[in-house]
Amino acid sequence: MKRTLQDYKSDIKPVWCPGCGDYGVLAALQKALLALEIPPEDIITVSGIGCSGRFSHFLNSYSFHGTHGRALPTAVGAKTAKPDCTVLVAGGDGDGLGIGGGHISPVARKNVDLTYILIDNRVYGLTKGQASPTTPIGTKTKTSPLGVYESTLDVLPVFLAYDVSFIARSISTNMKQMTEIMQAAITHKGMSIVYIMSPCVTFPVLKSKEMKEMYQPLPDSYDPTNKMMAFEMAYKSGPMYSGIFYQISKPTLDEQLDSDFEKATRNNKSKPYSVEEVLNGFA
Ligand SMILES: Cc1ncc(C[n+]2csc(CCOP(=O)(O)OP(=O)(O)O)c2C)c(N)n1
Ligand code: SF4
Repeated sequence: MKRTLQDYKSDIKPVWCPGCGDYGVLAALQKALLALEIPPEDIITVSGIGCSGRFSHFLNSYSFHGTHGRALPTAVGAKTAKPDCTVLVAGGDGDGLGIGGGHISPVARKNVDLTYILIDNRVYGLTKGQASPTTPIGTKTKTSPLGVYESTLDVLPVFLAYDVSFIARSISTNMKQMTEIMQAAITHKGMSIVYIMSPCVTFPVLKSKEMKEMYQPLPDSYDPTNKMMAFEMAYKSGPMYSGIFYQISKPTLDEQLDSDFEKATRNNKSKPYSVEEVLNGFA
């Protein structure tokens, strides 16, 4: 059966403000899934709370719109229960770098095979424009009427320090780059983060025109397996780079679990594994 883009759209029409960057990100994700020919019934989307958290409503897949900042742990459960499914996670900078920021490290260390679309508009959009961990110093918002005084989170170096096995950055106005990166991220075995800068037009801390001028693709000669080079490029602010910063191969959680299961049952091949027997061992 030949699928079309329509197959990846749910019956619920997006309700984002006209001009919101999230429209472009959603379209790129739908195009990437179509190009990879992943059946919608084999996709699980988990999202956090925020305007970007509505991804799970608009994408045609099995979906779970969970609590604020808790999309990643829920997605780990989904992947462990259904290892053959493509697991997608979507959310914003407040959801994923503020309240939920502590969940990235354990998922990275386990190298859970999922793709996290982290959409950064540098503000809390849904709750009407409070400052987030990526709001630049000095910005006046509802929660910083005299200007933000906390230092801005350097996001990519944090992902690199956690050794997330695939790390990329793109911008919501570059459909071609986003789609290509998403395809690579979904195909990657292990945790992939596609970090996308995406303007909120209603609380415009990040503006579309400035964003387009700020980012340029990584040089063709760039080697994404060189971590120290990735740190250097991730810290650069003039110009700021987009593209795949880092990609390495290491065992995933499902591979480790399969291997542990094999070891635990190796000497007992003749006898089927019994959960009941294990539980009785604690009685
Ligand atoms: C535990 C909890 N704390 C706070 C909130 C309120 N809240 C909902 S969304 C949100 C921030 C959303 O910002 P972001 O993740 O950047 O997403 P955006 O709306 O900008 O896409 C907050 C603080 C909540 N729903 N639950
Ligand atoms: S408030 Fe901002 S992030 Fe939310 S839908 Fe509107 S433009 Fe998009």
